[in-house]
Amino acid sequence: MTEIDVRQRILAANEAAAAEVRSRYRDEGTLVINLISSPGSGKTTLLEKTVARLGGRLRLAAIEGDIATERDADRLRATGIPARQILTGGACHLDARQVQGALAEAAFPAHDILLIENVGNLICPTSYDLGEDLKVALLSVAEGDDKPFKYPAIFSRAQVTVITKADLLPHVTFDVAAVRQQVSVLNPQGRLLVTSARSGEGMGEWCGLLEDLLAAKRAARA
Ligand SMILES: Nc1nc2c(ncn2[C@@H]2O[C@H](COP(=O)(O)OP(=O)(O)O)[C@@H](O)[C@H]2O)c(=O)[nH]1
Ligand SMILES: [Mg+2]
Repeated sequence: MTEIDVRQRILAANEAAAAEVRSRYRDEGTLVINLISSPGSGKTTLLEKTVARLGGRLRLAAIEGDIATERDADRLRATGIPARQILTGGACHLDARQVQGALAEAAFPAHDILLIENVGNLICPTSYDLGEDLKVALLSVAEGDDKPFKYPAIFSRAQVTVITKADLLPHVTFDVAAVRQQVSVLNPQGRLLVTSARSGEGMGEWCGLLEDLLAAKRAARA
């Protein structure tokens, strides 16, 4: 078997598991989000603030993907929601079977939104469907405004790009309009949000988007 055959088999197995996750959550009317970004761009912080805003009226649960440590799952549990850590043991992305395994072990109570934080990088997580409704790419203003064209696969597949740490804009060189332009070329239907977990900028829009998508999913089911 060639390397390409092996890769195709792995992706086919992943697709099958992702389809099962998607089918389960279609039936349950739960929205599933897959967050992808470089390490440190603010995924866990965005989730903490999302729980702070939506946790009172929606039931949230989280799956955290990392190479090592329970730190991110601990951070999410500290916000009061159930969270499960997946340790990939070196792999640079989550796959749908790991998500199925984590869901089986965690046995979360019924939830309205499942928040999945992928392993931090802009490359490997791109090809692995986890059964999500929405891939979200985060890009912090400290990372440089050239990243969408340098990592086109993720920015063309993510339905939503979230610029994070906008509070740091006065201190860094980062042209939001340039990022908007690149994303619009790669992904004409994609949405771009400018946020700061620290100042709260854009957080209402982000949480409103999640609520709208959840309502749309439930309306489609009905
Ligand atoms: N200034 C600023 N720092 C932030 C913001 N969001 C996250 N951070 C910081 O960025 C670092 C990495 O955040 P984290 O959420 O752990 O990133 P992750 O690795 O993508 O999950 C932490 O020190 C956060 O406090 C923000 O909106 N503004
Ligand atoms: Mg994190």
